Amino acid sequence: MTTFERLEEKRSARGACALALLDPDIKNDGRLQEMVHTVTAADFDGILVGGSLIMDERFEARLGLIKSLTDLPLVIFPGSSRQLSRVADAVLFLSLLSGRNPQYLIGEQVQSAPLIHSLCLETIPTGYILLDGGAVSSVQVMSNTNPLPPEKKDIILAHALAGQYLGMKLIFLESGSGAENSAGAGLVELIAGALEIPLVVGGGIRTKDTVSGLVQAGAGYVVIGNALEKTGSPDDIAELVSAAHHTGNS
Ligand code: 1GP
Repeated sequence: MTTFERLEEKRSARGACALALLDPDIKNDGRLQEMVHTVTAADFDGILVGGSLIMDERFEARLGLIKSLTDLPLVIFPGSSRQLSRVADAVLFLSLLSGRNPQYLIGEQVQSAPLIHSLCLETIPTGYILLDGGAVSSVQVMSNTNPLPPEKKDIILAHALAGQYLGMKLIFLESGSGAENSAGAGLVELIAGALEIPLVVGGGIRTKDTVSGLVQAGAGYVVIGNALEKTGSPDDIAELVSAAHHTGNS
């Protein structure tokens, strides 16, 4: 079974999945072990690893540590084509559809494809759509692209459908890490209702009510990063995850 099939099986069983985002950067050295324990105890369905920028050469070593501590699917969510490793189970093969910067539409993908091939790493083609979450995001800065305004629902829908018709397996609505506003339930309902592929929603998700609202609106996967990294006690995090599982239509 592929990693994508494993995640989809969990999504079918639980209605929706909660994915933890761990940034394997130097700033989290010394905390990764505790974070993985929180992830496991909270009953997350999978772990995304990646960051906009890794400030040293220990990306792969940190992935190895995470892998040694958990059996959960470990999927790279790459900030660039440099973030690849055979330690992971799969990589989100992202195309930043909301932007018009060819480097992030196809350039990074061409750079990484031969390495992915030689690593025999599973790819999960993902249409990545950056929304304005009320703060300038790292993705916006690093990709030199503009986020889509969340009120332009028809334009966002057009991008999501284009991703589906290009053959993406997932559409990821991203409001940026630490966003003031996560994607709204109304927008998620519109997009998820039109798509035949699962919708991933991330950026600024901090409360169980937000998780419930997004899952009720049709999100198949919710991504939780900052809440796990900075603010949440293990109990608070477990509540977020439980809101995804208990709201989903299993
Ligand atoms: C960012 O969607 C993720 O790429 C997670 O966002 O850190 O705000 O949870 P947060």
